[in-house]
Amino acid sequence: MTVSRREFLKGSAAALALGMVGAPACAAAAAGNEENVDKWVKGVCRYCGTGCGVLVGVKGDRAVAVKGDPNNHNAGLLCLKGAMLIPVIYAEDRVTEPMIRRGGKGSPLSKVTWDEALDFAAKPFREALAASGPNAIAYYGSGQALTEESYLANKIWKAGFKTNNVDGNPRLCMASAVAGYLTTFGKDEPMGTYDDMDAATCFFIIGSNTSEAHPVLFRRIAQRKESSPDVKVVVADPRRTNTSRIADLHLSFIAGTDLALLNGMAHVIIREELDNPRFYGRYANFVTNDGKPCTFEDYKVFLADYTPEKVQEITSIPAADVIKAAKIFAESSSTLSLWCMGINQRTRGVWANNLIHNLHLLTGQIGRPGASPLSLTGQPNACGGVRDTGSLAHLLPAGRMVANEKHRAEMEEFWGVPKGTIQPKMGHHTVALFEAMAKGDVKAVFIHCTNPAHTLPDLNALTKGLETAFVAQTECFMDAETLKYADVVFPAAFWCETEGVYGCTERRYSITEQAIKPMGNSRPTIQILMDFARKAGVDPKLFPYKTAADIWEEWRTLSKGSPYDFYGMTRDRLKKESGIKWPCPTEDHPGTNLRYVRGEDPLVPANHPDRLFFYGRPDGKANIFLRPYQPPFEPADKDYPFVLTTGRVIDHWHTATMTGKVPELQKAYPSAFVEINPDDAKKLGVSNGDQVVLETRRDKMTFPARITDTCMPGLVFCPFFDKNKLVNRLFHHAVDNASKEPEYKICATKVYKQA
Ligand SMILES: Nc1nc2c(c(=O)[nH]1)N[C@H]1C(S)=C(S)[C@@H](COP(=O)(O)OP(=O)(O)OC[C@H]3O[C@@H](n4cnc5c(=O)[nH]c(N)nc54)[C@H](O)[C@@H]3O)O[C@H]1N2
Ligand SMILES: Nc1nc2c(c(=O)[nH]1)N[C@H]1C(S)=C(S)[C@@H](COP(=O)(O)OP(=O)(O)OC[C@H]3O[C@@H](n4cnc5c(=O)[nH]c(N)nc54)[C@H](O)[C@@H]3O)O[C@H]1N2
Ligand code: SF4
Ligand SMILES: [Mo]
Repeated sequence: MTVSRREFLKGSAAALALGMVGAPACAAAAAGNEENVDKWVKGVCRYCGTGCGVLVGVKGDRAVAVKGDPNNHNAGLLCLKGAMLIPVIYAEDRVTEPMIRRGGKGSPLSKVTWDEALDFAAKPFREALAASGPNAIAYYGSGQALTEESYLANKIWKAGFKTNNVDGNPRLCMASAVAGYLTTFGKDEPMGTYDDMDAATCFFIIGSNTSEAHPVLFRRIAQRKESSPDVKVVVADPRRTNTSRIADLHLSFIAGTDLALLNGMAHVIIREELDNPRFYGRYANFVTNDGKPCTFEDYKVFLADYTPEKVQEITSIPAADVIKAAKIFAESSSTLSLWCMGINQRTRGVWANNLIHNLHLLTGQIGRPGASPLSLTGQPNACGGVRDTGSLAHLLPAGRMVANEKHRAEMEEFWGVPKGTIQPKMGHHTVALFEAMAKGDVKAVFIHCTNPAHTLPDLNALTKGLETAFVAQTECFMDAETLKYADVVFPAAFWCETEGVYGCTERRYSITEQAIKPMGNSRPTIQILMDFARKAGVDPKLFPYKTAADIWEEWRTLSKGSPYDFYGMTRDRLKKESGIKWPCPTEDHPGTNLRYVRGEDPLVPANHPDRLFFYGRPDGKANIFLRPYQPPFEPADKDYPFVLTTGRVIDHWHTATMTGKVPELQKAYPSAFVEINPDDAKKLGVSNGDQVVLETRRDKMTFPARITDTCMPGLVFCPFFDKNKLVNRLFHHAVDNASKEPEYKICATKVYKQA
């Protein structure tokens, strides 16, 4: 019923286009048996933050095919993961019944009725609340949950249980980008969109392996480059990834040193008079690292330390290449920066984000088609579902902050709860939450749509939290590692078994309609959340909803007049159209491409004196920050002489609970490995396939070697999808000071051949 990998590649024109860069393909072809379809139902791909529109073919009561939605931004294209979604729905190990662990952790899970499971879950939450107050419980959510689910959970926990212990996997992912946008522009979310990819004349791709992590977007970039030979691509990544193969200039460097590169580029831009004083004079302020106003002259003095030669010393990038990169960035008519986890998952991730924004503000490469700092989002609904609804420990909906008294009062009024209900203190961010669970401070946690026992950093330390606290978990697949720690498991309706909205990288909201019934005894998560909350003692007046559409209506109303205004996106409209980009304040508004731009963004007054208005900040100007280079938390040293970095492969989604069920995907990457540079392999006496030990200060593990020049000497790479090789046991859990995002991209390791 699905096409094979080979057929898929053969049938795809895009494969030919990308053949030249060796990137696996995108196809317009439907995966599945198209003739047998009764109706096509609109949706969004379950996987990455590209947010491709799909159409799900239904025959009788079964989903039988998937194809790209020709009317969404992906113009009918999907990558192999998206095209292979059907077999995931019908995987044999779907969780279909509620289960509890009667004998406590370590005892077997047994199937029970919904009522028993809900009672079993509610009791420890009630007890924790009674004994220790609201901060003894928590919600740990996901950028893959539907918007309606995250909005509801956030409301139940913050206004119902009265705790801000609401966090989730976007903390591991987008938190540094959020804090970067907030500090530079005053509000979260990018100003650009995918349309910029068709207009850009320079792509500055830093810390993003776009070809594997956002394949359909990569195709758009590759196509742009192919059709316009003048288009330049600069890739800054310590690894020579598939993405870097289309680069005119690939900057490889010692992992964790690119803050020096970014400051070095600014140095060159000013030295060569490639800056745009008219632009930053009008639209930017200069700000010291500790937040004080300063001048352009101060900035120049600060940058004096970052000569190309000095940058070469720190990063290992040849000085001439630093100059080249700066010139391409500044001299192109429109430069689009794209970045992802290579920048965010860093102890200085927020600073790195600020430094990218600096380059755009310094050169005026912003607020025009093709010129924008566009942070790529990882998960399909980290933007719409978590960042926009404020479902993190420090946030409230639509750009509001927990620490802001006025914002709390606004939310209390809107939610109809007494003043003072929302705590002024932020909740635990992710790492702190799992530490608090281990200490017994947080006694019960509700985990939704994420697999922390596999994906948290420093697993040996942080899974103690899951061993100690009571864990209620929603899941769809039995092989999720976290189920080992769950005290109660709620079977959740999976993708296209229920309806809801996803918001992707480009401020675009698209709906997935229900195509089929939930499998077995599974239920839509909004129902699970409401039933659970009622039993745990939350006043049901807080959630008078019958359907996901009711929740959407409330959230849409709440956005009205806010900097996230999407009041114009009615449910009906979302069902008729294939994705709309906010701001979209009225039902007849087409959505916004260029945020902050007069005449484009409906939130900029038509008579505003300036073309650009960064309305997130009081004076309407963005910040250029003087952020110094700082090394990573644990660089390589004498005892642990290699850097270990981790990341993704094109065919697996995170912990492979879904992609691992698709033979075509699983066969491409059956298990984890370690990539080692040929020179290092020679010195270590390692051949391809040899078992190699990685030993860090936390733990040691063995992986088969893949000898490849993808990694520069001194660097090794492991993917993290394999539950039989939990590479996160090797990692520390140092986090960024401001965003609290862990540094998954860098730790020091020994590498040696297994005796
Ligand atoms: N196939 C697939 N696609 C996915 C996902 C998936 O699991 N599988 N997950 C989605 C999610 S949630 C996310 S967050 C995104 C992640 O998307 P990406 O961030 O593009 O993917 P990663 O492989 O995590 O890391 C990107 C690159 O960062 C580089 N890097 C390492 N250290 C540094 C450094 O110090 N500086 C710089 N500049 N770069 C560095 C690595 O070499 C790597 O190539 O992918 C999304 N898309
Ligand atoms: N070493 C290393 N670790 C990392 C990263 C890295 O780069 N390196 N990246 C980090 C990043 S950016 C991210 S985003 C995280 C991702 O980490 P996780 O979110 O923990 O990983 P997933 O595999 O996406 O987990 C989703 C879980 O939800 C289940 N699921 C799927 N659909 C549904 C549904 O509809 N309902 C419910 N209830 N459950 C469902 C899946 O079976 C799976 O168990 O990993 C982080 N961890
Ligand atoms: S690029 Fe991302 S959203 Fe698009 S089909 Fe592939 S996994 Fe799905
Ligand atoms: Mo992510």
